[in-house]
Amino acid sequence: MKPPRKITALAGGVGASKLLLGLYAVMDPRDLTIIVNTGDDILLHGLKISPDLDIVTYTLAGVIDSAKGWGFRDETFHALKRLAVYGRANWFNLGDRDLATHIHRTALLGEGKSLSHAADSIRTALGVKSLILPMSDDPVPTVIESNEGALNFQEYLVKRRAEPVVRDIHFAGVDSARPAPGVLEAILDADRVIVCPSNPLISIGPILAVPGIRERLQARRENVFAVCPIVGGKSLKGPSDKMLAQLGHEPSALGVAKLYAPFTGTFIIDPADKAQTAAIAALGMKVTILPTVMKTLAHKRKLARALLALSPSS
Ligand code: FO1
Repeated sequence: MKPPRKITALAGGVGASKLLLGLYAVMDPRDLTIIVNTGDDILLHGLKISPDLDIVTYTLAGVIDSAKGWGFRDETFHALKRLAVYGRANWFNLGDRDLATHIHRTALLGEGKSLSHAADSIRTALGVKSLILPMSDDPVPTVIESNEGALNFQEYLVKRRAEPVVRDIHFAGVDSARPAPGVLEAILDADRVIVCPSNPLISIGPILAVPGIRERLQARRENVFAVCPIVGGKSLKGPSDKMLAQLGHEPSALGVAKLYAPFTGTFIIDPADKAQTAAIAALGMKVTILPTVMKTLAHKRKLARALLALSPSS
């Protein structure tokens, strides 16, 4: 098999960034295109915040606070404290350095530029060589319908610490949203599409919901490789397991496999979930077992290398 050169990854934030860092290290980063969820975006203090775009960009730029998985390393929060003095909400921790990113993005949008343009401006300024594309330039905020009513995704996750019971999830405005420039081409032109280990419902789900994206993946199904974000029934990161269960899905590798089977040729599970291999294969996907828990850079590189070395499903 000729090794795949052009890779397109679908990504949320913290979970995805671990694998992306591995890919970035083991391949020519200029051959990597990353399509990022923007359902997590929020307007705060008049600023457009795009957490997943920033998490991916900061990670690949080597400036991320790797303990938290978001924001800048060695960050300070003086501006946030001043905002609180003025009675402004401070439940979302916007650091001083991070604020510059949001001011720059918001200024560009105010000048009539697109979110893609802003994302590209930020990633080139930070020296990231891979293309980072928002899934759409149109706002598609994730709304969590919960026992406490409708919540913006960040309100649910950060302000309410994922405590409300999730009854439904929708992506406001998605039916009329268009994929950002280059997104569909990146899926069609890639030698391999990798679905990163992100929350299937609120990180990969919004990307799939943008009209045209799911269909393009289905058309390339044998070249789509998805890394399962659930290991041993637990999320690698965040509340995926809890959300899956609350919405009636099995919180397991098999539960995620059922969601991904229509557009995925190869499903990658951790050795901890080996017992589910036959049930997942019965969904019509090739199943590959690889260690997916990435604690060190060596683990990230190892998984990335292994993913690039796999043969397509048929
Ligand atoms: N996550 C938190 O748990 N608490 C925060 O205060 C917080 C602030 C924040 C600021 C900028 C940013 O880009 C991300 C931030 N995150 C924070 C992470 C974010 O809420 C989520 O992890 C992602 O949206 C999910 O990928």
